[in-house]
Amino acid sequence: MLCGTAQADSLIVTSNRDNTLYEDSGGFLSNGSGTGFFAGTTSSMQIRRGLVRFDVSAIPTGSTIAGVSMRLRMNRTIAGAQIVSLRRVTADWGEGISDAGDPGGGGSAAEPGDATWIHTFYDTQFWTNSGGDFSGVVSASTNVAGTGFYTWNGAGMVADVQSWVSGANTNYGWILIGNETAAGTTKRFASHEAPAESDWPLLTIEYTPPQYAVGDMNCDGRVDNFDIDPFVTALTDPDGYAAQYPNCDPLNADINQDGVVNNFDIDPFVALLTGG
Ligand SMILES: [Ca+2]
Ligand SMILES: [Ca+2]
Ligand SMILES: [Ca+2]
Repeated sequence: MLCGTAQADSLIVTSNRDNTLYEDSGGFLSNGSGTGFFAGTTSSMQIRRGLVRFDVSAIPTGSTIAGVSMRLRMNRTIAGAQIVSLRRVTADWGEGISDAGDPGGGGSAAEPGDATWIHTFYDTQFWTNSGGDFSGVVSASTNVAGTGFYTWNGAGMVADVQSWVSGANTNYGWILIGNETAAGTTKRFASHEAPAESDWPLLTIEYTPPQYAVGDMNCDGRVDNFDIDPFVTALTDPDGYAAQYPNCDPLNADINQDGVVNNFDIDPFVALLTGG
């Protein structure tokens, strides 16, 4: 028995981390706190890859993700239109105090905790693969031409965010990969250190929170005798209930829907079980 309404909700957040991987076998370059991050190649065919991460922890576990859209401000390029693709990053990475200034395409000396071409966190932790560890599947692509705002969206990004919210994958954000087959293709995007907050990376997520399943204390989609023990636990030992059923909502024991779980929910629970 499902009660309550499944209402769509949205989360709009700016990035909480962004950086650039500058191709450099020594891993000496980064730009953790610079005002831009880069994707593409330099005129001498040195690769740059952008990293960006958003905190999506405000979305309740069990939510269904319906739509995801990322907006970036591209503010410097010498290249014509180039495809820039997103892939889900599969290892954690950092953002130190390095700042390559303006324009920043050459990077600056990596600082402790910075991601580099070989480091996840300079200078003690490393990617498995130089140039970053990421999914083999492209999540989304966009054709980036002149300066302005660009968006990435679609089913691949929905699947990424769904996996972060459900806990199937840990959220290490996305890597931006530009055209790496020709020289001079780099695009620079405003980071969350850019002077104008309106230029910062912005993620919009549409989602439906988990439905309020009154009485379904073990979260198996049914209300039956198997819910009796967890109901008693939720009533008498909320911490124990949270530990035993981390993905269930203890408020499912609020049978009379007055906002609290207490002894006044016992009779309605019995009635629910017995078909009342
Ligand atoms: Ca940054
Ligand atoms: Ca149940
Ligand atoms: Ca109640």
